[in-house]
Amino acid sequence: MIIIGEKINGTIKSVANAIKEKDKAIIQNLAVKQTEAGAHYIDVCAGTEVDIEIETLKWLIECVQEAVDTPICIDSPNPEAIKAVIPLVKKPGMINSVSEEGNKPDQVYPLVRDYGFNVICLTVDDRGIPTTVEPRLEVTRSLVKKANDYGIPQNRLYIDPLVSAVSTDNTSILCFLQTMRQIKQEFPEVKITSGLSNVSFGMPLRKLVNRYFFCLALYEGMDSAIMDPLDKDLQSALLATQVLLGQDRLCRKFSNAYRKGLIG
Ligand code: THG
Repeated sequence: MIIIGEKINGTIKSVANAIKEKDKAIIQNLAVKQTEAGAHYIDVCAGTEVDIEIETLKWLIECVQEAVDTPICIDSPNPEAIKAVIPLVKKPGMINSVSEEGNKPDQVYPLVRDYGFNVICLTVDDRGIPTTVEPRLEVTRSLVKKANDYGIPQNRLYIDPLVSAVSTDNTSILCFLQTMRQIKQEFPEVKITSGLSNVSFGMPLRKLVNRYFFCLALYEGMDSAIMDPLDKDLQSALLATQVLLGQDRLCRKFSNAYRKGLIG
């Protein structure tokens, strides 16, 4: 499971404050803690203010790189911002994201190729976010083909089918799981990732719902998640599910995590 730590995000109030106050220590602490908890990438997202997005991302990336060696996941809907900050990133990380909106593939894929990054591909186009299987597959096929045209191998693509809220669409997860199954059948090399929290919008006990979604997605072979690695209940669910799925021989990872107090 490739964990993308989501906690350095300007839409979170405490992080927005740290950005405003230029409080390096708060950002660096989040980078260290997420790394210690097993994050493979540290997502950095400036939040909403477009005019200062580039300068905010630059500052966040510098903060993180001073504190940890963990690869960075540049989280921005704006290809210009990604292009401006990617030269600062010291080792190949992840671009979050490309989609079929406008000419994004032609803006983002050259960066993926030239800098040797991985990339999250959202199954969105100018028609909006699909909620059924077929349009998600269409966008996936197109994004995989264009990546190939740029010489980017399939194993560097992380498809994010964008889960919808199950409170407004009760087939949300069934469609997500079916989409994942079909993508893996057609493109065995591409990886699947997802945020875990969209599924529970509009519900109480959101974290509980997110955890059970995670277990179902793990059973279906989801490769990666954009998640809070410091959430002990979520980590417990992950490690227990990996044991149950035969992915943790002799329960070694589970036992070690328990001894270190990471789960429980
Ligand atoms: N797919 C991709 N990228 C993504 C998402 C996705 N990036 C952003 C987001 N979704 C994942 N990141 C976060 C970051 C923080 C929180 C959730 C997702 C979070 N939210 C709390 C909540 O919703 O209750 C609290 C927010 C707050 O404290 O203000 O912590 O799906 N590719």
